[in-house]
Amino acid sequence: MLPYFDQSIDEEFPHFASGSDKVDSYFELQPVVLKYSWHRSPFKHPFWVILSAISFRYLIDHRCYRRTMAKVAGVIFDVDGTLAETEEAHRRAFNETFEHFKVQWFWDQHTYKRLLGVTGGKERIKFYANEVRTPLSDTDIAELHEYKTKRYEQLIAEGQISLRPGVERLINEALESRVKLLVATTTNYPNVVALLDATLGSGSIDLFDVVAAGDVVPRKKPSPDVYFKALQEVSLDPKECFAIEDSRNGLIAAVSAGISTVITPSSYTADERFSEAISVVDHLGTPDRPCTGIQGIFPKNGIVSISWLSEIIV
Ligand code: XBP
Ligand code: MG
Repeated sequence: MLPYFDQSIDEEFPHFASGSDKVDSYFELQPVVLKYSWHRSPFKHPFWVILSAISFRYLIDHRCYRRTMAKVAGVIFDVDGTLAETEEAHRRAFNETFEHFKVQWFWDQHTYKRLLGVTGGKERIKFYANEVRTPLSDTDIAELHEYKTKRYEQLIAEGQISLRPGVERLINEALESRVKLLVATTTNYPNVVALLDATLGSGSIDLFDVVAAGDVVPRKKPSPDVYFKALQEVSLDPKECFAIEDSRNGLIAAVSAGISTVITPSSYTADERFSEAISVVDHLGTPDRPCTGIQGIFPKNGIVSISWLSEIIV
């Protein structure tokens, strides 16, 4: 047995204490281990230092594994309504497009809420065109949608939309814990880039390991296909991931792909049914602004964190 394997270790190095909440990431411990090894190694000889480091790594693996190693391997974010309240910007972009092309349509909030049941902008335009008996060709729809996407990007670039509480925190935690970050959305890829650029900074799309967006699959949510596509890209098992969604369509898509889902309802989806979700909270929570549980289980400290997701993953 190593000489420094004593009782006082928990007081002296609280990071190592079994069940300690102080440890968020296994990787955070490495500098502490080395420091400890250096102080305790009898002759400061490299052999003892290395041996100490290896021994402590073994110790940590066995004593702290459950608390430190994130069991969740991937967090998959929906975009609209989940990362940010973007649907009003989409609605404005649609209406300005109709005006530009002199289409006599206007989607008020009530109409738009109903139309959100049809996921995807092109699909939504097509559905409405048929509803008002003004069928449009696919080429016309593509032209309208292209303009709408440009307008949406401009609106987002104005910087008036911020990420919902806790989103940036959870993204940072995932990065620190080496948990993969994925996006699965029905919205267009340029819209995702625009939102992330405006909120997290230019090029922040690269923080994500995979972004499955828009027409990457032919069948949009509530089909699980976009989730399957995202998982497949990074070879993750649905059982080791969590989806963060805001809508019933998104929830059905994620759950149908076998992924446990946390719902943060958005302004347009607050009255939808989320009985299949593992947790429904008003937002992801921050230390300054803890979340409130609405349905299912929720974190006691009001923060949907990587360690909480790792605890509840089944
Ligand atoms: C929400 C949507 C999207 C947007 C419009 O997507 O239904 O269709 O309203 O986006 P999600 P596009 O919640 O999956 O992010 O016009 O680019 O399709
Ligand atoms: Mg959504």
